[in-house]
Amino acid sequence: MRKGMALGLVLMLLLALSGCAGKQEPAGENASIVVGFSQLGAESSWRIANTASMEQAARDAGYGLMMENANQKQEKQIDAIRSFIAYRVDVIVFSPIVEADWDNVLTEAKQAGIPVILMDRMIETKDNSLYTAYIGADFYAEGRKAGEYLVRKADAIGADHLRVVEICGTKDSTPMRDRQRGFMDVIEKDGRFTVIDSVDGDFLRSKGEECMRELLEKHGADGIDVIYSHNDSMTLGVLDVLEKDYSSAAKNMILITVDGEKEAVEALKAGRINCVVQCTPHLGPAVMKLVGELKEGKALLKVNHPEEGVFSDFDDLTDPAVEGF
Ligand code: GYE
Repeated sequence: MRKGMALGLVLMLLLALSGCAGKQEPAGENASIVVGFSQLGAESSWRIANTASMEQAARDAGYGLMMENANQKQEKQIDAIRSFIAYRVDVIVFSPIVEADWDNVLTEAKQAGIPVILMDRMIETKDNSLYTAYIGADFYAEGRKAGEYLVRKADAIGADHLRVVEICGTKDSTPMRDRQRGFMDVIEKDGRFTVIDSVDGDFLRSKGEECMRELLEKHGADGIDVIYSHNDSMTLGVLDVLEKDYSSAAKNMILITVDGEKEAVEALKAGRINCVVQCTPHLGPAVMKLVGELKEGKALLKVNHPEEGVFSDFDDLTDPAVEGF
């Protein structure tokens, strides 16, 4: 305990001296372990819940947590990781905004002997020894679930042709790439579906709104049958536009979204969304468990996926298990 407090004080001093804008969680029982956490931003409710989960879990485990938020900028994440290396944290956890170009900074972490856990998103690298473990959703499976729902829906309504628009998350990020790939792998060979447009909404509600306006201008409300959106924030932006100016056309559109935040699940229950593919932001406890195992010298599973499901208008939506985060 005393050692932990002393370490906490040293870290706070270092932070103050460096003018570092990061957040320092108070030192607890296990504060001899300090985790440096680079969060990628605050772009969605998912992200905000994920940050809260990490903070709470570190507190519960009694670990010191140094957190930096990168405001959706890869350079800021690289700077944060470098500062964690300079402080000699015990473990670095980070959620990479995009997949490419991490090898240099992760090689520096490796040379400093600091293990790295990837949380939420994956990286593209030829050298898998640059990270110790990955914990996050199976985004490809999520994309497939979205596609499978659409196939089932088309069967149920006896549709012979559906025009699909896709609103994508942050370009070149793992969830964007894999939610797209999984979805396409399911629907591509089915002649009933044509993806008429695919646009970048950067996982933001404001961008979802903007994208929807542009799609409506381009295709008309009668020219779109299905909207597949890579996250709830963008979907809620889409609903803002549709329900304001196109409410009767919107009733015939099929809306499929990913995440499962409260507002989206409520919209599903109200019949405003058709399908919500779940993606849990509550990764904190599992991350801290990995940190603990690492410090005990245990070997970690390289890839760890949480269990996730789907809610849709095929389900009994009065079931209390149908709940958002
Ligand atoms: O779906 C989205 C967030 O990486 C799983 O990022 C995460 C995604 C999530 O902005 O809402």
